[in-house]
Amino acid sequence: MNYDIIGDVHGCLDELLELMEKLGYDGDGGHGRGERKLVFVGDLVDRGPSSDGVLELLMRLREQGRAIVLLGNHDEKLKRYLQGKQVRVGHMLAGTLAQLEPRGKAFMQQVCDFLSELPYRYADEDLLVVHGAVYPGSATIGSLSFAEQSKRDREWALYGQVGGTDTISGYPIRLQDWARGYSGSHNTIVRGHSVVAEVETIVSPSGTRIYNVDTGCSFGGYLSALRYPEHEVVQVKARKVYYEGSII
Ligand SMILES: [Mn+2]
Repeated sequence: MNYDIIGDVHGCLDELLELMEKLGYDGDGGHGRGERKLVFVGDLVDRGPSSDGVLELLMRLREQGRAIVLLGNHDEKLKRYLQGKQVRVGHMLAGTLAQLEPRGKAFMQQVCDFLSELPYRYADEDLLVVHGAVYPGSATIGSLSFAEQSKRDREWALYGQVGGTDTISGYPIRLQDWARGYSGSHNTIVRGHSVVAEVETIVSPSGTRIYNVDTGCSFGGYLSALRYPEHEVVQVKARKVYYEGSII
């Protein structure tokens, strides 16, 4: 299978539709040039102007088997809120809820069901996609119990590798050591989660190419896709700066 793997959308519906068109998809996620599939690294919601529109589109594409959608940390938080769990509603989540609530209760329930079904990783023979990072234990195995391994895989996939707190901003420091030391069998890993100015590639000692495709669309950057196995980047520029402030 050939893929087009799209970075953090964060409610930027106009840019997503433009990017899909540029990649050769119609509005239903169909592709004119044979077998290709859309993959989303997650973080569909928050910051941008149309989290509801992005969710509506991706619920439809996934239902039709036209897209693989992974859970990001922002989606996870919305999911937990909709499931009635204890969640601190900051201004980002509040903004997203203000977009979703006018759509009505049935829509909110549909979103809750959709998010509850999303996996946190996608793996093909050579390709691995997660939102944040790959826990090294998944590559090396060893002493952890299955339950403990799964928990760490999930946490790293959602939140990345976190290395303490930045004393100035108060936000967690995101590390890339996992990528530089990756020794698993996949030849390509694609992830988002940490905003970079340009699509970034790290090549691990074992030759795995690890891409970061989160080019900060909601901050006025780009929405980026990696075409696989071509390893080409396709981008559209954000129409405006939708959100200013910390990139977390
Ligand atoms: Mn994100």
